[in-house]
Amino acid sequence: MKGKTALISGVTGQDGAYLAKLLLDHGYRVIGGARRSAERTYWRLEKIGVVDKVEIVDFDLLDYSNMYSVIEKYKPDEIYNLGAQSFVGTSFRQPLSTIQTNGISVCMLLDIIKNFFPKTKIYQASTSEMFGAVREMPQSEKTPFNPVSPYGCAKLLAHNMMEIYRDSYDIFACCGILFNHESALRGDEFVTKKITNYVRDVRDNKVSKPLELGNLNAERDWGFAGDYVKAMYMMMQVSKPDTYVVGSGKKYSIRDFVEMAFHSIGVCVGWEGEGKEEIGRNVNTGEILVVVNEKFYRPNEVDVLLANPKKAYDWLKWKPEYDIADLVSAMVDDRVF
Ligand code: NAP
Ligand code: F7E
Repeated sequence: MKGKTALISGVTGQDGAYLAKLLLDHGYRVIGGARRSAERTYWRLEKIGVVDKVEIVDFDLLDYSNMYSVIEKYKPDEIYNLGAQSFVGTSFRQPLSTIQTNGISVCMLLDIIKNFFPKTKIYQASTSEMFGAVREMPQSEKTPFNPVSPYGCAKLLAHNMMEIYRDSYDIFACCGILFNHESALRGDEFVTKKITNYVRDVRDNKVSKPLELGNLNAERDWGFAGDYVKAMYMMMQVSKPDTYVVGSGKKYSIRDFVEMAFHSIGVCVGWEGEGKEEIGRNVNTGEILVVVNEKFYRPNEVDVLLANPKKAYDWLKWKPEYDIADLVSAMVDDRVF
């Protein structure tokens, strides 16, 4: 029997690498969509060991004709739309391109599927950032959305269009509302990677100045990317397309995450001061390890996110395998698992 073909947009990103590996392990032919750049890098696909197995093609979410040609050529059974401008902070500085890349692109993809390839299944990388200034704790599929960033707003446009096309045209359109998920393959600007890179340098005696962070009070529900791509795959295998919240159901502040990361190398952090004056010291040596820099604050902040993943647990039988301690230690060690 012929194996399935999947097209992954954003295959050069964190989730693209984990999902490519998962699908290859399931016997798929994996077409990896990547946009053109002067120096395209496959370091994540290399690090996870699949760079020679994924068929990389030019696939730019801003270009309808390019997307149409790739889908027409490979006729994928499943499309996983992971490509995005994924950094919330940047979305405040580049709102229009974020809306194009994260929102309008999905309208184009849905139009291609509806008109030309109606049997192709599509997964959309929706996000907890759409809950924004949260209207309910914890957040489930029924929680009203209230985005507070251009990123969240663009993703909500895509999310709404997915549900509209699912309901109106019978398209197999799945949305995973994923909460923050991390790994050693995370981009360096995200807070978990920034913290764990720094802690590794402290362990290896490579730092000369404190780590600068923004809002230490924000709380997030963090999980491991390898677990979360399994949920994407599972949603696409059940008989009915739907929307699922995917998260751990536990939340920690940025300050907690700093403490956990230092704890993994045997350093205890104590805090002094408040808000933008707060600092974190090594309680044994008195050395200043963390300072707050206003530069890393956002014009508007999502204060807290906490998943209610009951639907994914009950209907997909999905559960995360790894907890935050596994995640923190792997990231500090720069270990891919
Ligand atoms: P990531 O590491 O930033 O990867 C994003 C990918 O999108 C990269 O491969 C990037 O390519 C690609 N991309 C950007 N603009 C593009 C364009 N115009 N055309 C084609 N590709 C483009 O993000 P991630 O953490 O893997 O996240 C995957 C998806 O899940 C994203 O849609 C993100 O918004 C969403 N999401 C992530 C989380 C999370 O916590 N990680 C949570 C919820 C939802 P380059 O390599 O060329 O930049
Ligand atoms: O920030 C605070 C920051 O950039 C987390 C993306 O994958 O998850 C991610 O978006 C929190 C925020 O992730 C720094 O203000 C403090 O409250 O790691 P982050 P994010 O904004 O939650 C969602 C679900 C996605 O969909 C996105 O694609 O940490 N924070 N100090 C900081 N954040 C950063 N980046 N850098 C700091 O220095």
